Amino acid sequence: MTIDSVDPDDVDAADILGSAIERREDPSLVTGNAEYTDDIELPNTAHMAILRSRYAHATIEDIDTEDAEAMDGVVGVFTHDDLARSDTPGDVPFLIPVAWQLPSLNDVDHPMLADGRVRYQGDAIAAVVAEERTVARDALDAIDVDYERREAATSPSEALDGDASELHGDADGNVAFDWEIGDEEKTEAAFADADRVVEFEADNQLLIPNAMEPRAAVADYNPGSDELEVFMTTQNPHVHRLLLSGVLGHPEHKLRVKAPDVGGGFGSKIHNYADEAIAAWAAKHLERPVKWVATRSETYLTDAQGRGHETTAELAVSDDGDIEGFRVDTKANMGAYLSTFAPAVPTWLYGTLLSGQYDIPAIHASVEGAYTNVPPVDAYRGAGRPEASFVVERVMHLAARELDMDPVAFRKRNFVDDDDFPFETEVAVVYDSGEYEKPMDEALEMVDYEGFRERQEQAREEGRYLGIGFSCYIEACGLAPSELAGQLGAQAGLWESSLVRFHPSGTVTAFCGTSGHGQGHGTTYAQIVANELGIPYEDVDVVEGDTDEIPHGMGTYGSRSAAVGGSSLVKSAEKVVEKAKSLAAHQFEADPDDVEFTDGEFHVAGAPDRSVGIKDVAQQSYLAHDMPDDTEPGLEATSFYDPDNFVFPFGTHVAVVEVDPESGEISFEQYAAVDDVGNQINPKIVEGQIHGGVAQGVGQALYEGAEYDDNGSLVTGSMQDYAVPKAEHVPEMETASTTTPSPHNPLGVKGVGEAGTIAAPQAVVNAVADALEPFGVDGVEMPMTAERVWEAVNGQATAD
Ligand code: MCN
Repeated sequence: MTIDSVDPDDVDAADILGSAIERREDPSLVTGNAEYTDDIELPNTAHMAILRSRYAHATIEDIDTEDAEAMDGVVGVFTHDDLARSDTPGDVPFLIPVAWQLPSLNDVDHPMLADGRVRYQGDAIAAVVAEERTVARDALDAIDVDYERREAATSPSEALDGDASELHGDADGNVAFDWEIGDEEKTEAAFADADRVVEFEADNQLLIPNAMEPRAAVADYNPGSDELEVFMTTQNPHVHRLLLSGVLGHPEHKLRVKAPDVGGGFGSKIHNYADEAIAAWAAKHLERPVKWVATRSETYLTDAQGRGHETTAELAVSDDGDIEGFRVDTKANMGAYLSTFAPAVPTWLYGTLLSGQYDIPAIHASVEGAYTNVPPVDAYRGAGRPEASFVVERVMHLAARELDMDPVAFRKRNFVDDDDFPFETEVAVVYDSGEYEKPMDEALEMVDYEGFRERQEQAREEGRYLGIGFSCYIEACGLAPSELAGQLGAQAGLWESSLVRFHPSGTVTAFCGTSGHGQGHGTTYAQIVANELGIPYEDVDVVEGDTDEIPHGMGTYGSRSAAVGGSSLVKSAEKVVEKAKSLAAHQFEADPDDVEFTDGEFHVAGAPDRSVGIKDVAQQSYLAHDMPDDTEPGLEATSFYDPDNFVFPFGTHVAVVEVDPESGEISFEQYAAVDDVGNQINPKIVEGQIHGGVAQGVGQALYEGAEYDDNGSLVTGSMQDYAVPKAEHVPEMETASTTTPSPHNPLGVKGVGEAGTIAAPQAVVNAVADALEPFGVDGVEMPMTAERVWEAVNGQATAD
C-alpha cells in the first residue's frame, strides 16, 4: 500500500497528529531554494583544501611546503607543527578523545594533521588556504611529502593476527578494546546439552555512507568580540560546539555552530572530524572567513565508514526447534583512529540486540575492536543494530534448514510471547513492548506464503529458481536514557531539550535540539506542537540546528528525534498549557484546577459557554495588563526530556527473488515490509523513511562495499566503483504497519529512521539462499554480486 499525502488544510485540527501531511520542507528543497553550507558566501572568504595521504600506512620523513606557499593566491600552508606552535591561546593539534568509554579501551591520539605518521589513505597531512578554491586545490600538488611506507592491514583479522605492523604505540597488537556481554558459563552449559549446533560465519562488509551533500564548513571569526561562527554539515550542532570548543580551546559560549540545510548524513555527520576543526582554527588564525568543502573523492576517503565485522556465531537448538543458546564472536574494524562514538557501535549497540525477536535462554558474545589502516569506523544508519540483526536472522535461516523446519514456524516457535513484555533479554536490555507475530502474519499474507511454496516448486521444475527470505528484526533506538547510557560509557547525557514559544500574535515557534537533515522534522514537530496546543498546524514554525537560537541539544541520530525530541516538545507544550491555564483561570476568576482545556480553548468545568482560546491568552500574557500575582509576562517554556528506556521497533521484511544460476543475476519479485514503530506521527514520512532505509539495506546486500587492495588503497573510491543502488536497482516495496505503542514516552512512538536498513540485508541474503537451496548453497557473501552468486552455485573461485 502506498500512502497518499494530504494537504494540512483538509485535516481537522483534532486529527493533525497521525495524519499523512505533505512535507512542508520539500518545496524549498526541490526548487533549489534551500541553503546548504557551500551556498554561504561571506565577504573576504578564503578557501581551504587538505592534502591527504596517498598511502594507507607510512612514516612521513619530510613535508616541503615552500613551493605551495610561494604560489599566487595562497594565503597559508599549515602542518601539524603549525597547529602545535600556534600562538592562538588554548590551541591543541589533536582531536579530543572519544565520547564513549569502555573499560578496556586503548584510546590513541588523533592528530588533526599528521604528526610524522599517516595511518590511512586520506589521512590529513597539510591544509592550504588560498583566495580561490581552485588555487587551494592546485597548491596541494606543489607540496612535497617524503613517505617511508609501512605494511597496511585493512581488515580486523589481518590487523589482529600478531604479524601486522602496529598503528599506534599505545595499542599493543592493534587492539582497540576487548568487550563481552551475556553469561559465558550458562551459554557453555546450554551448548554442552544441545541436540544440535548450527554454525555461521560471515563478514558484514565496510560501507561508505554516501550522503548527497559532502561535508563542509564555513568558519568566521570576529577578533573584536572573540566570537567564532561555524556553519557546517552537522547532525548535532550543540555536540559539535562542545567538541570544537575543546579542540580549539575556544570558549563554548563564544562559539556558534549552525547547520544550514544539510543534504543527508546517515550518521556520517555526527562525528568530530579534523577538517571542520582545521577550518575553524584557520579562520581564527587568519582572522578572515575560511570555507572548506569536501570533494566527492574526499568523502569516499575520509567520511567515517560503517559495519566492518567479521563474525562467527553458533546457535544451540533442540531437535524440536527450541533455541537453547547463542554464542557470537566478532572482530570489529575500528579504522585508524577511534571516531567520536565508535566504541559504542560494535559493543552496546550490537551485543544488546543479539536476542533478536526471540526468547533465547543463554547468550554470550565477545567483540574485539581492531585498529586498521582504513578511515575511522563509526555510526552508519543502524550502527551495530544491522550487524546484530544480520547475524541473528542468518542463523535463524540456517537453523531452520538444518532442522528441516519451515523458517516461519521455527521463528514463531521462538518469538518472545506477547504476554512477556516488558521482556528482559540475556543481553542487558528490556524490550518495551512487542507483538511479533502480527507483522509476520501480515507480511505472509502480502507475499501469499503458502501459494509461494507451490510456485517455487513449479518454477524449479522449469529450471527457474525463486527464493523467499525473512527478516524479523528488532532495534533499540530513541537514544538514550542518560543514566543507563552513562553506565555503559557515554560521556554525556542523551536527553533532548526544546523551547515552545507563543508570540504575541498567537503564532508559535518550536525550537528543538535535534537537527533534522532530511527526516521532515519541520512537518512532524509542527504536528506534535499544534496537537498539544490545539492551534492550527500552519501557526507553528520549527527551528533546529543553531546553537545561538536553541538553548541546548544533543542532535539527530539513533532514530531518537521523534521519541526523545518529540517528547521534549510535548513536555514544553504541556508547561505552556499549564501556564496559560492559570492565566485563563485568572480571567474566569476560577481555580485553575477547575479549568479544562480542549481543542485550544479553556473553559470552566461545567460551563462550556464561557471560554477563551489559548491564542488570546498568549496575547494577553504579553500585554501583561492583568496578570495573576507572581506571574511573569510571556508564554513560553523550556524542558529537558530524558527517556526511561530505549524504544524497540520491530517488524518483518520479506524478500522474494529469482536467481539465475547461470549468470548469477538476482531480480526481485516482491519486497514486503511490515514495520511496527509504535504510534505514527506522520504515516507518509514513516513510509518514506522505510523506503530510504530499505534502499540502503538492499544496497548493502547486493551492491555496496568499501574494497581495499593489499596496499590499503581504496579501490571503490568513486561512484563509478562504489555501487550505490540507482532507482532501478531498488525493489518495488509494499509497506504496511502494525501499531504497538511504546509505554515509555508520551507519544507512544518508536523510531523509524533506521528500521529499513536494519531489516533489509538479511531478508535478501536469505531469499537468495532459499532460491539456491537445490545447489546446496546456504548463503552468499555480501555484496552478492553476480560473480559471487555464480561462484557459490558453481562451487569454484573464478580466476582473478
Ligand atoms: N516519525 C513518525 N512516527 C514515528 C517515528 C518517527 O512520524 N513513530 C517521524 C519523525 O517525526 C521524523 C522521522 O519520522 O520526522 C524520523 O524519525 P526518527 O525515527 O525519530 O529518526 P530521526 O529523526 O532521529 O532521524 C535519524 C535517522 C537516522 S539515525 C538516520 S542514519 C537517517 C534517518 O534518520 N538518516 C537520514 N533518515 C534519514 N533520512 C534522510 N532523508 N537523510 C538521512 O541522512
